Amino acid sequence: MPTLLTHAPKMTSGGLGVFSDGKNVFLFSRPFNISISEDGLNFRHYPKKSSISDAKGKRQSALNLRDFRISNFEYGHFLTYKVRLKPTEYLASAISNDLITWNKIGKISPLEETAMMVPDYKYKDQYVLYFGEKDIKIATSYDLEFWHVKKDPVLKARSGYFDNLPIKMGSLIQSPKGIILIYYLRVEKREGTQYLVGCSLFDKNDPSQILFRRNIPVLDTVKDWIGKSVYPLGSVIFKGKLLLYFDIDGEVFVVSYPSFDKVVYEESSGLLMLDKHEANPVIKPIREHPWESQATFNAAAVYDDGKVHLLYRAIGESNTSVLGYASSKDGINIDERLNYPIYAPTQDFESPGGLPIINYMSGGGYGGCEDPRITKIDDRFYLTYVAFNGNEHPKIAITSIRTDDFRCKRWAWEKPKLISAPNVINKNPCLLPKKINGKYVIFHRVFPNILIDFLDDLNFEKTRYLKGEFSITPRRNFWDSRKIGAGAPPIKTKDGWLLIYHAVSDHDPSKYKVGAMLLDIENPTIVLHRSNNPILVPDRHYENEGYKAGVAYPCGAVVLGKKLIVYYGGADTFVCAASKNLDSFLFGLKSSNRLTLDPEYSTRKVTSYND
Ligand code: BMA
Repeated sequence: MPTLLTHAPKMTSGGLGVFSDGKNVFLFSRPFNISISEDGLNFRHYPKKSSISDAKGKRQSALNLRDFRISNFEYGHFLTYKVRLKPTEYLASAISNDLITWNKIGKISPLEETAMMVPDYKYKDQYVLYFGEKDIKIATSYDLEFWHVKKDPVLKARSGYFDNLPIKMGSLIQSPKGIILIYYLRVEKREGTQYLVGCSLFDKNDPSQILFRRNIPVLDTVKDWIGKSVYPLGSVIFKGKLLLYFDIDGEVFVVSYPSFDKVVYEESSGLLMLDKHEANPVIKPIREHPWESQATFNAAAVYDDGKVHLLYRAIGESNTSVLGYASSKDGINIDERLNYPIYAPTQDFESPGGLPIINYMSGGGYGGCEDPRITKIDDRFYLTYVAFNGNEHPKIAITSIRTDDFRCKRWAWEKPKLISAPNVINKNPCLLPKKINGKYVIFHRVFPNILIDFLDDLNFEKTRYLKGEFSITPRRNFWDSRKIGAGAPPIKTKDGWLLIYHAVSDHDPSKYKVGAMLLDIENPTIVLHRSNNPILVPDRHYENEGYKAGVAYPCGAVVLGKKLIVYYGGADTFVCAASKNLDSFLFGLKSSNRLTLDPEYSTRKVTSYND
């Protein structure tokens, strides 16, 4: 895990800052050189040297300066910069009409930390400046001289995310949807200092209000920069791209992101956040039923014959997991719920001895048939689940039932078979509803990956076990960094197989969150799109008050009309539902991984400002 350096960084940088007027990018470097570029990558020297002078004409030495941030305002350009006069630092400001000759306004007392004024913007007749190096606050001014600091930070380190570190002010970008704030996190690893870059969006109608904060970094550790002296020089939006400039061992590098503001809007519009149903929890334990008196959760779901069928995991007095049944025409309101279990352990591998095995207990209970997933293929419903006898590793089992038996509630299940290897914990099994190139496709999970196997049949004769032929892995620094597992059997959509999955992150290991992927229709081992942020997090009472707090665990999803409905267990105690319009959800999902490094510019060295 990255740790923070508490002492101030050395001023090795030759770079002072960057600015763009939309036509060109200007790079400022010591001692007051300006370089200019028409593409943000190739810079040429500007013949004139820049300078900052005070009212008496005294020039400021460039050697002690850094962290230039320049904003346009109605009378020209406004510069904030830091002056380091050992042992103290202060923040100063200057204005200019031509970016060359700067007239110092003076110290921005009592501020000491990096700051930037919101370009071309006033709030209630005042200029607004964001500043900070631990957290970000705002200050306002009528005249650019006297600044009034608002006490409460508008952006702080966040526990459970990559930015659980002091935050340094980066740059501000005016955009139609709000004020985009780019910030830096300084992380010290054994190999050297690195900067992560984060992004948030503030409300133009009230700049202290945050509208959106990205849950993953815009820029993560850059491998090539490890061990080098790294210092961020600021960023600009230029010709639709976000350009982040860094001084690396005295040379300037740029990282570029195409359509940056578009991606931020799409991410911030909440297209991907599922709406939790008001009726939640849709299924609760029934005290009077001994077999489901403690917990009813992690429901498999399938739409068939005009209704959604839910097969939920139930735990009662015997502490053994069995499956209950309920159905709903609208997918939310339960029309029918049986008062007996429709599936229970019959084999040794799933029949617990009756004692708690603390090591493996998951979701409560001593074992049994856990976390079902159901898939209809041709004329059968296949039920895949975690079979756990409390003695051995939890493994995967499969059974099936004929469609007409299922519809008539004649619970004539096939004898279940174990399908995962004996000495490995395997979970989260689900089948794709269609064969691919004549093969069945099954998803399962051996920590920490989702595994995918292609199978000729589903007979599993002669102790044939899943191999784990393909895998989808967690993503470092993302919300799904520690482990992932398939939730609901994938749903076929116009854009690919929609896989709802659960994940746990290294930053927030006590929570199970929900995300989505789109897999290639022809080859579901290929991930086309994946949600950058969770689509559902456990923040309601029914996800936090129960057997285990902080759990949202999906096992089923259906499309009903235009709506995607996801069923998930809340707090290992309840069945909950959340939904979203499928088309806008798919649109959001397809946009969510567009924020990638542009290969053309990524971590490219720009022509040196010393040339
Ligand atoms: C997992 C599963 C689930 C449970 C979840 C959260 O490991 O096995 O049964 O809902 O943990 O506790």
